[in-house]
Amino acid sequence: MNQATAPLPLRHDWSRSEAEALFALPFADLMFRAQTVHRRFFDPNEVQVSTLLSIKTGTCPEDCKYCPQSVRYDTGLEAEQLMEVERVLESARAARETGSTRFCMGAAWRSPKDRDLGVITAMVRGVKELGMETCMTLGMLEPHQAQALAEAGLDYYNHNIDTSPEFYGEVITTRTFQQRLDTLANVREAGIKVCCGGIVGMGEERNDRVGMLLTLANLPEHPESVPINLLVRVEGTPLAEQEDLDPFEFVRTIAVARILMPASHVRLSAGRESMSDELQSLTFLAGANSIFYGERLLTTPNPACSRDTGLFRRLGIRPAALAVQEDDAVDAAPVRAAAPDTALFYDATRA
Ligand code: SAM
Ligand code: DTB
Ligand code: SF4
Repeated sequence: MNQATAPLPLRHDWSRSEAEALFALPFADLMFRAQTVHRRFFDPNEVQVSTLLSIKTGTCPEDCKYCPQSVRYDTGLEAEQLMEVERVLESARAARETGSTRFCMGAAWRSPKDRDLGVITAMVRGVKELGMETCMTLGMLEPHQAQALAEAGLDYYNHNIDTSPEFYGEVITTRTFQQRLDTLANVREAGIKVCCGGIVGMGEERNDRVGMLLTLANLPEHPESVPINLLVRVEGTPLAEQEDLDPFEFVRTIAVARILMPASHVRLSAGRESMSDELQSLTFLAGANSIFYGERLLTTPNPACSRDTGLFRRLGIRPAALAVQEDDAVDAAPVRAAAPDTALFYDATRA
C-alpha cells in the first residue's frame, strides 16, 4: 500500500486554529483538500439516501427557536399524536419503493415516555423486517431507553448538538448543551450508531460553525452520520426573518466537516428545497454524501423526488446500496437488502 492509499488515521484532537485555518483557505484549496480526503474513504459518486417521517408532530414543550414544532410558536402546524405502527410501516414501504435505504422516524418530544417504548420498538422491528436501516430522533434518552431501542435493533439515533456551545443559549433555553452530550453518550453506550450534526444560518458567526464541528470531531468517536442542516425559515418561529447565509459559507462548512470527520457520512440535510442544483452539486464536491429523499422532511417541504433523481442522473451519482452485515444476513428477512437500488431509484421517478 503506498502513501496515497494508506488509510488516514481518524483524529479526535483537532485544534480551533486548525479548523479556523481550513475555513479560511481559498475556496479552491478547501475543495481540493475535502475532495482528496473524501476519495480516500468513499466512492465520490455514491450518495446514501434516507427518508424521514414525522411519527409524532407538533406541541413540543421545548423552545428551539428554529423549530416549527415547538408549542411556543404559532406556525399553523397541525399536531398529530404518535402514529400507529402499521401507518409507519406503510410509509416505510413507500420509501423503500422509491429506493431509499434508511428510514428515519422523528418525534416532537423533549424525550420519550417509557409508556411509548413498546410502540416505538415495534416500529423499529417492523422497519427492519422490510430490509431497511432504521434511525430515530425522539429527543433526550435515558440509558435504559437507549438500551431498549438497541435491543429492538435500531441502527442509528439522531440527536443534534445544533450549534456551538457558545451560541447554543441563543437558540435553546429548555435543555443544555451538556444534556445533549449526555444523550449522545447514552446512545453510544447502548451500541447504537450516532447521527449528530447541527444547523447553520441561524445568525451564528463562523467561530460558532468552527465550534460546532470541533465539538463533533473531538467526541471520543466521530458520529457515523453528520447532518448539516441549513436553517429552514418557518413563519411564526423566532428565526423566520433570519438573513441568508452566504451559500459558499455553507459549502465551506460541509467541506470542513468532511476533512475533520473523513470516515463519516456528511448529510446535506434540511434546506435543500431552497438550494439550486448547482449549490447542491458543490456540496457533493465538498464531501456531502447523504441526503434526505422524499417530498417532506418532518413538517417542511423537501425537493420533489423527480428533481433529485434528475440531479443524480445529471451528475452520475448513484444511490448507495445497503451494506449488509454478516449477522443481518442471517437474522433479518432482507426483502431487498443490498440490492443495487440504482434502477429502482431512477425508474420510480421516470413515471
Ligand atoms: N425533538 C427531537 C429533538 O429535537 O431532538 C427530534 C426532532 S428535531 C425536529 C431534529 C432536528 O431537526 C433538530 O435538532 C434540528 O437540528 C433539526 N431542525 C428542526 N427544525 C429545523 C429547521 N427549521 N431548519 C433546519 N433544521 C431543523
Ligand atoms: C436532522 O438533522 N435534520 C432532520 C432530521 N435530522 C430529523 C430534520 C429536519 C427538520 C426540518 C424542519 C421540519 O421539516 O420540520
Ligand atoms: Fe421539540 Fe425537537 Fe423541535 Fe426542539 S427541535 S422544539 S425538541 S421537536
